[in-house]
Amino acid sequence: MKITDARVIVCSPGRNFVTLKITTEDGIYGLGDATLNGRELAVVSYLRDHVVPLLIGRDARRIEDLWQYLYKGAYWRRGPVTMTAIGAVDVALWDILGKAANMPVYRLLGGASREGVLVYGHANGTTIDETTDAVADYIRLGYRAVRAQSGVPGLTTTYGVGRGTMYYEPAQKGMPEEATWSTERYLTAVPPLFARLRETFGPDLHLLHDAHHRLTPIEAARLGKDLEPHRLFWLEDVVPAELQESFRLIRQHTTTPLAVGEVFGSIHDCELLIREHLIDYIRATVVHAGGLTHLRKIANLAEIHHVRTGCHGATDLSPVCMAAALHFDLSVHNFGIQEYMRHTDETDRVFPHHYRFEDGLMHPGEAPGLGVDIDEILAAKYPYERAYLPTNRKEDGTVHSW
Ligand code: CS2
Ligand code: MG
Repeated sequence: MKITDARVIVCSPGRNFVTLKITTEDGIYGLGDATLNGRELAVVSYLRDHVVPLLIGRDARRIEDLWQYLYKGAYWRRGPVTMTAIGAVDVALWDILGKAANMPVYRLLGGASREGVLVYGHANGTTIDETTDAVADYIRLGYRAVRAQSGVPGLTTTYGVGRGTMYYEPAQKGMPEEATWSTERYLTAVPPLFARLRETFGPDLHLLHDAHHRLTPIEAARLGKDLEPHRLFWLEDVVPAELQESFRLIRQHTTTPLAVGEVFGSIHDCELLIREHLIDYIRATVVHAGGLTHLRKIANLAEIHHVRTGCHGATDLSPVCMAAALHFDLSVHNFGIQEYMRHTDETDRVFPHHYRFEDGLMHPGEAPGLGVDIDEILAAKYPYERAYLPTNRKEDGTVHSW
C-alpha cells in the first residue's frame, strides 16, 4: 500500500488548524492533526519541506517503522514541532489502516475497554457566582466532570476565563496579548471557589482545576493542601514541568491528585514523573506526543505505575485529534478522563465527524478509520491568519509562565 501523495492543509474556521492528508495508491487517505497553537507554520514547513518527500513511495502499513524512521532519522530529536509533525503522520497512517481493514481504529488498538469515554468541560466566570452558574450549565448539558476557572480579584484577566462560556480560545490574531499575574492573589482566590462549588453541587461531581504552569513547587504544595477538603478530581499543571523532580516536594505535602503533560512531546518528558508516582494523570495527547503509536507507549508505562491517562483536548486540538484521542481513550486500559472543549460550528462543518457526546460520555463511532474528514473546499474559505497565545508578566513586570 504505497503512499502516493501527502498534503498539508492550513485553514482557520474560527481558529488556525493544520491537517496532514496522506493518500495511498489505492485511493485511501488518512488525516492527522498537526496544529501547534501559536507556532502553526513551523510544523507546516517541517512537514512540507522535510517530511513529505520522505513519505512518497513508502508502505503506509509500516506505521511503527515509519515512526522510528522519522524520529531517529531526523537526528535532532524531540521538541513540539518535530513530535507534532511525527504525530500527524502517525495518526494519518492509523486512519488509513482502519479504512483498509474496514474497522474503527479503536478495534485495531485492541477493542473497547469501556462503553464510553468520560469527558470534562470547561466552566468559567469572572466571579465565583458566575463560575458556579457556568458549572450548573455544564451539569445541565450532562457533564459528569467540570473544570472550573474563575477570575482573580485584582487581576483584569487570568487563564481560562473569558471569551465566551462554551468555547475558550486563548490565541488571538495580531500581536500577543500581555496579561498581568499575581500568584498571591491567585492562591487566595482558588480555595473559596472550590468550597462554594463543592457546597453547591455535592460530593459526586468531578471538579478539576488548571493552574497552568504558574506556581513554584512549595506554592503548588500549599494550593494542593488548601484544596484537599474539596476533593478535586485533579489539579493540573501546577508547576512548569521541565524539572520533573520538582513534583517530589509537592507530593510530600498534598493528596490532591496531580495532572500534567499537555505540553509533553515524548515519554522522556514524563518518565521520572510516572516511574516515581509523582503524578496521577498524564495529559500527553495524540497531536503533540508523537501520535497514537507513541502515546500508547506512554500509557503502557503509566499503567505499571498506577498513573491514568487524561488527554489534552482544547479547542486548538482539531476534531481530527479529538477523534483519534477518543479511539485511544475507548481502548486504553488505564484511562482516566478526556478533556472535551467543544469546537465552533464552523470548525465542525470543516471537519465532519462521527464522534458523539451523550450523558457525560463520548464515543468515536464505528466508521472505518478515525471517523473524521476534512471538507477542503469549505476549509479554503477560512484562510490562515497568524495568531499568538497570550504572554504573562507579574505585577512588577517580570515575565511569567502564561
Ligand atoms: C489548557 C489549554 O486545555 C487546557 O488544559 O491548558 O487551553 C491550553 O492553554 C491551550 O491548549 C494552549 O494552546
Ligand atoms: Mg491545561
